[in-house]
Order: sequence, then C-alpha cells, then structure tokens
Amino acid sequence: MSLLADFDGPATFALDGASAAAEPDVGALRAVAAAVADGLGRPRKRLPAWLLYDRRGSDLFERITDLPTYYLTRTERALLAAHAGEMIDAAGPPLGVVELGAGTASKTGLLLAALLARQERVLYRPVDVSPTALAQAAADLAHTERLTVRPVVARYPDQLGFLDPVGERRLVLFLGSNIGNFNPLEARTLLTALRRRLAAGDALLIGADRRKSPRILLPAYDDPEGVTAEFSRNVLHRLNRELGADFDLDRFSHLVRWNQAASRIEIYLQSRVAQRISLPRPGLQIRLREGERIHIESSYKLGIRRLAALFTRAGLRLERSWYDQRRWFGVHLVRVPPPNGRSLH
Ligand code: AVI
Repeated sequence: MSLLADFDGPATFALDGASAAAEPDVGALRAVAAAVADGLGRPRKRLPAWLLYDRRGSDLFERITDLPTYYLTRTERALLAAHAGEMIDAAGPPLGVVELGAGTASKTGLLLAALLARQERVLYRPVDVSPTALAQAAADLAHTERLTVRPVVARYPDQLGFLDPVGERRLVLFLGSNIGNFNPLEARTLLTALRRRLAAGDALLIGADRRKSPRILLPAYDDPEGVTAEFSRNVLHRLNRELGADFDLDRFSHLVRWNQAASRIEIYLQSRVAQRISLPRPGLQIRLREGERIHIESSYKLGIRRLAALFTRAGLRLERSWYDQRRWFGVHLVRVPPPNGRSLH
C-alpha cells in the first residue's frame, strides 16, 4: 500500500514508535538508565541533552521559545514567514517532508503551506524524542487539507528508518538551531548518516543560530523569569521519577557559560553543597563536591565558514542561505550531490 493512499481530506495522524500519552516503556527506561550511568559515572559528569525533553521539559521548552530574551525561534519564524516560498522553490517540489527534532512543529506550517500551494498532496513526518510534543504537532496540523502527518518517536542518528524512500524527492527540515546541540563530530556523523540514507537530489533545510555577543547569548539561556533554569533542573525531576533517584532540586543551580574558543553556550547544573545521590535503577551512588558541575547541554553558534566546512565534510553541497536583517540566524539549503560529482539534471 502506498503511503499516499490516505491523502484525501484533512491531515491524518499516526504515531509510530510509541503512543502519545504513554509512560516511558521498558526500552526507553533502559536507555535513560544507561545514559545516566555512563554520564554520571565519569570524572566530568554529564547528562545527554535529549533527557531534557520529557513531557514537562517539552512544555517548558515551548515557554522558552516565547521568552523576550530567547530570540532564536522568533527570528527563524520571521525568516520562514518571509522566504518560505523561495525556500520550497529552491528545494524543488514535489517533495515529501521529514522534520528532525520537530517538537510541536510550530514554525513548520509556514513551509508546509508554501509546499501545499505548489503540490497537490504532502506527506509530513515529524520526528522527535517527545511523544507529547509530536501529539501536539499532529493536533495543530490536523485540519490542514491535503496534508498527511505521520509522526515518529525516534532518537537520531541511532534510528533513521523514518528516512525510507517515499516515492518523491525528500526535504529534511532541521530547524530551530537543533544542529547546535551536537558537537562538531556528532553533527558531522549525523549529517553523514542522513546523506547516506538520502538519494542524490534530496535536500535539507537547516536553521542555525550565529555567533554573536555574549551580552545577547547569555540572557537567551539564563532568562530573568527563570524558565530556562526550571527547564534545566527538570532533568533531575525526571531522574527522580523514572529512576527512583533522590536529587533535591533546590541543591542545584542553573549555570550558563559562553565558551569563546569552542563558540558554544554551555549549560550546567551546579551542586550548591557537597552531597550524595543514590540512583537505584542503574544501581549508582554518586558524590558531588560543592560547586561541582554536571554538563547538560551545549549550544554551538556557527558562522557560515564553520557550517560550510561541516556540510562539505558530510558530503553535502551548500546551495543557498537566508538571513534575518541583523544576521543573527541563518537558514541553509543543502543538497545530496550525485555520486562522482555528476550533474543532477
Ligand atoms: C533545542 N535547542 C536548539 C535549544 C538551544 O537553543 O540550544 C535548547 C535550549 N536549551 C536551553 N534553552 C534552549
């Protein structure tokens, strides 16, 4: 049966991989326990950023995107609103759309509307670690005529099966500067894995925040309202709930640093006191010194030179970039070239 079979009428919604409202299954809990045992067992403690996005974490992230100091989402949305048609034309319809780290897909409607103006039917696959965010995305798009929404709960690059061919050119969206949450090696590994799964002529639209003054960057990640601090500390709440850990959230501060040499924002949870934590599920006891940090996220700020080098190393061809007037944020169209540099046409 073709995936296009159910294209008539308003958007359809099928959640592959997990149910929208379900509690984490055994496999998911095992992945959390393994990641925590690995990260907190190291001399320089760390937790992977994907742990931040449980149901409450996803809600808090949505609140972050509305904060006056968090300019990223607003700037990218304005860019998409101004240039969605050009971006779609440059990608080259007809297109099937996959979105990595879609979250609630609040900006994607702008691109989908531009595509639906150029093509009869559209299949859209939002991919995210958060089933609740995906359920919201699907609900918001449910009344869009001629659109089929097939959300996928997956963590990439480990799980890329959702990129299987759909019978038309694929456009992979990687918006919101999600690429900035991967270190350069991880970003290259991910883009290379995507390129290998895609076909010559398929395209990616990548949104990336640019390097700028720490006077602007730091408040974006340490807002006066304290929402980002709550978002950070929520990861400990998740570990208490899912792994039976005994973190006292009041004993941790949200700490944000600008690392100039690495061109990244670094986010830590810093222990306010010397303390011991027990995590029964992976069977771990940890000690934290007063002032000791747990790294929970980095957000790289990439200029076009570093980005272009990243794309080249991943075997992708940068075709076009769009920037806002302040040049704070860029959206880049890159394409999978034909093998051996042959022409696409
Ligand atoms: C999802 N990602 C692009 C956000 C960022 O800006 O790096 C995550 C975030 N963490 C704290 N605030 C926003």
